[in-house]
Amino acid sequence: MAIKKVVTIAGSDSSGGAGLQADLKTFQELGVYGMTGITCIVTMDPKGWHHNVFPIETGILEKQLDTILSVGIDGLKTGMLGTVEIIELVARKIDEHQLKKVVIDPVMVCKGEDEVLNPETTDAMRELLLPRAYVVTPNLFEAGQLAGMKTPKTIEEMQEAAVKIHDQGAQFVLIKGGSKLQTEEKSIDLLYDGEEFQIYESEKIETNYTHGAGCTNSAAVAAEIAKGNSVYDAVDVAKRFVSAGIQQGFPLNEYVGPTWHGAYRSQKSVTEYCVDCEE
Ligand code: PXL
Repeated sequence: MAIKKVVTIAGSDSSGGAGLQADLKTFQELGVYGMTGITCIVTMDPKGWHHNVFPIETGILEKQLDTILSVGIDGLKTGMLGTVEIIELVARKIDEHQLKKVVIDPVMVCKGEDEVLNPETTDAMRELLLPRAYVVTPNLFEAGQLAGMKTPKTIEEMQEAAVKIHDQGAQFVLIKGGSKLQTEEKSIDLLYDGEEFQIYESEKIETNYTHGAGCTNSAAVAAEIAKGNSVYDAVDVAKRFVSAGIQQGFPLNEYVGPTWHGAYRSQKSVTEYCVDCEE
């Protein structure tokens, strides 16, 4: 059987833990071949780690997408898109190539940064991406924005948001609550298929080293769907993949700690890969 080819249309996180870097690492770990359309380049100031986002010219992104789509693909996920023009281009390409199993990660903020990157992109996502989404994977903040309500704080509010997002055209809505729900003792993600809600839970892990967890989750969902698995099974694998990655998260510097993408497959700790690193 030929290896499945999966595309991420996303931003480049120069620090390596999120964005298309997280996606590619996740694809590799889950045994699919990854390709990329780079939408923007994100850099971090060495002092304070403030993020800067540099969108790529739409014409250059289109050339990348033509390269990838001429090869033929088995799966697609989108991450940080950055501008309304890029969202319009992605929607057009999805239609032109009749892409079906599209996973939309509606990235609006980077962890640690509170402001929405570009508020008008939220409307474009609602109008152009939700109707084309097989699965949409917002975190709590993004779910609130897409649903037009306050950020959900309880499972009931997550359910309310999921219905509102589903009503806008997404076939499956996966809200990544993670450890953020104060009311819950577990880390909770919620899947809604238009009929039923399904809860995916794991242990809450006390750590700040979760950079890229959201990107990783949606990349794992896209990889598993591309392999032919159901959304329900894909979300289950994604939850376990991310939990293992967070368990093995590590400090990159004083500001940021990414998840360890190798954790799920190898179940080795990051220090076991080191020749001379300290515990
Ligand atoms: O985690 C959100 C995210 C997505 N995509 C890119 C990022 C980040 C956060 O840093 O840099 C490219």
